[in-house]
Amino acid sequence: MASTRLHQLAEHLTIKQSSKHPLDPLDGREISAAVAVVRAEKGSLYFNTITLLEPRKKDMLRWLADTSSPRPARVADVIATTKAGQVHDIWVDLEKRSIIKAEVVDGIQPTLIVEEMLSVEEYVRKDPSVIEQCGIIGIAPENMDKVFCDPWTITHDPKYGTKVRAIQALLYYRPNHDDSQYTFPLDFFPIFDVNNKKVIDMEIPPVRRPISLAEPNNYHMPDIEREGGYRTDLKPINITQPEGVSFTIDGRTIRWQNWSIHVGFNYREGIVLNNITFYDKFEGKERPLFYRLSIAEMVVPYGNPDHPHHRKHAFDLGEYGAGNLTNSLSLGCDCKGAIHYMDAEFPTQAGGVKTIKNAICIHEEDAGILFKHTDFRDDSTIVTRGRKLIISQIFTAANYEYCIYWTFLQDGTVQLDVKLTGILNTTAMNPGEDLEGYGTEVYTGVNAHNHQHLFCLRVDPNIDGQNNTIFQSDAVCSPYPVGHEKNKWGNAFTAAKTKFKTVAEAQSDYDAKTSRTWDMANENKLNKHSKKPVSYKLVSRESPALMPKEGSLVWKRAGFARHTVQVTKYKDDQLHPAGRHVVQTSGDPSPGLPAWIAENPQENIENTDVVLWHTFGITHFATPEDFPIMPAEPITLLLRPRNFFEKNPCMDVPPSYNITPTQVKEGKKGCACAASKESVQV
Ligand code: ABN
Ligand code: CU
Repeated sequence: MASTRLHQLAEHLTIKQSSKHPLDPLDGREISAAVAVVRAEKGSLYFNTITLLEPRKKDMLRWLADTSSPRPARVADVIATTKAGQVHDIWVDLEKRSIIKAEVVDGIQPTLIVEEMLSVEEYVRKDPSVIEQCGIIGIAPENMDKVFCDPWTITHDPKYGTKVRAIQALLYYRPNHDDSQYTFPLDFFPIFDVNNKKVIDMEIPPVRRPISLAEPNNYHMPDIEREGGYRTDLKPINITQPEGVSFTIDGRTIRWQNWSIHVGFNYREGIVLNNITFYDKFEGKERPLFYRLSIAEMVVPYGNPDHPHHRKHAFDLGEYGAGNLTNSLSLGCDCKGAIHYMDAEFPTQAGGVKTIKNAICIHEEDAGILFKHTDFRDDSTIVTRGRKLIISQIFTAANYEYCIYWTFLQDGTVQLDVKLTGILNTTAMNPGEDLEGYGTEVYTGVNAHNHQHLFCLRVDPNIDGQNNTIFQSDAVCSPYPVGHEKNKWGNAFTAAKTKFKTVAEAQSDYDAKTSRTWDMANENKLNKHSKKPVSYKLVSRESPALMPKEGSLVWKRAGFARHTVQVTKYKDDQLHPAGRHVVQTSGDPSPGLPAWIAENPQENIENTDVVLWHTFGITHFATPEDFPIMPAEPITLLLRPRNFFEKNPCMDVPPSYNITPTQVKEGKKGCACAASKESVQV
């Protein structure tokens, strides 16, 4: 869980016409002001989330076109609950200090928050039926303080629907306080009503699995020292930036190497990047690229069909929140170099403010070779090293860690890297038990079920303007047979571009055989040389198909993951592809993206304001190397300029070494270009 500093702020604060960027996250003062307004009108409520209601796009575009015009209003989007769990959806205008919308919403459950999560373990340990079940599998009542609980939402169970705020308590045991509990999973699942703080059901498997008697399998220092200690052959790598960083930050807008990026953050998506532009020196202007980029949702479906594992799938954003779960990052460990941090502020359930220090890390790294060429005739050479700007966060979703790196390159590429680390979700098994292919024994008595990590990237493109069109691009062989006059030798191939004209046509899947990519293009502007529309290409090769079958619970609830790419026409408030309130949804009908598509499948998406939704991730069959803690597994995707610039846009990055044919001929030395000021030996 993220370490947080709690502090209560004065309630009666006046927020003046804000000088903030309209997309800056709410700060502590604004959160406190929203709490005060809600309390004054609605009495005592618990606060679930308070976040920025992002300005309507038309208001935002109006302001961006003339930043001296009045700023869009700062509005807090508040979700609050009564003690009995009734949900209030409220918008507070922070300047007018008034409620502008208030609804009581039935039939939903809001995000599970940290205070609720922490309460589950406390109550479950004391519950007589849990103590009884622990006794049956070999845990004595006096050892209940060694029982730990990961509180998962029930996901969906028709037995509870959305009426009971039901948690499935995944239980584990720590023989000693410093042991990893994931080595000792318990075989039964208490169901906990988090509003009424009581165990309401007990799910007991037909075959019992007593607590494992295996040796602990740990990852902290004392255990590694017992196993022979740490390796001693590592020499220091120091990163120094003696003249500081090469980026500037104004408020939350970063400028670096022709890029301009506004960094937002919310409880749910974590990092949100807005108003991304690139200064193109050939055109002599800032060119818009993306209005908004975020990871908008994810689902982790597990593949064991036995009750209650059939239910196990986590929406770590929609159910818990990548912002809420974010880590406080530390220098030299999470990020290395000269770091600029941004904090995040969230409400507490009681209406206070908690600050997550260093929630976002911004830094530069060497990026290896940006480009190089050596002429084989004379060894005349140019080699230019690149660097990258990384905007990152790490969140902990109970057992797993997700490290998110939004990376900007000098050639105009946006690279998103997600690293998966942390600990496998483990379940109990008996010695020699046949796992039937649904899991792997990753350590004695530890079964790790097959699962997927499927993320939904939301791209709101702004490729030289809002009117964009999405094309699917496939490498295809010539239609002419070998020997045909147009394909005499049979080697011909081209890039087939399929234009998506309607929302229905745009539901498309990855195909490695055709090197499939997708172009976000502005057909109103052609590249000077290629005469093709200026575009950015989505290159994403880790795009597995959703394994749960059509009609299954996950297929219904996580409908966004049915396809690799889907496109909708932009609409304010269509931000969450599994729905605004994900907790305990049945998927009947499927909320979010499938519903928006079904509303108007024939809606035009050609040359208009569109949003591209992209499912990417991995299918994970765990092995012992993933245990007791997983070495980080990286996933990468790229948004690359294609036909966008008139030439390589980073030819002006100072080369690390440059020697011309004339210099070679005249026996002169090349240049380790002084402008780069980096130590290069030639
Ligand atoms: N991965 C499910 C989860 C996330 C956060 C807290 C509990 C459970
Ligand atoms: Cu995994």
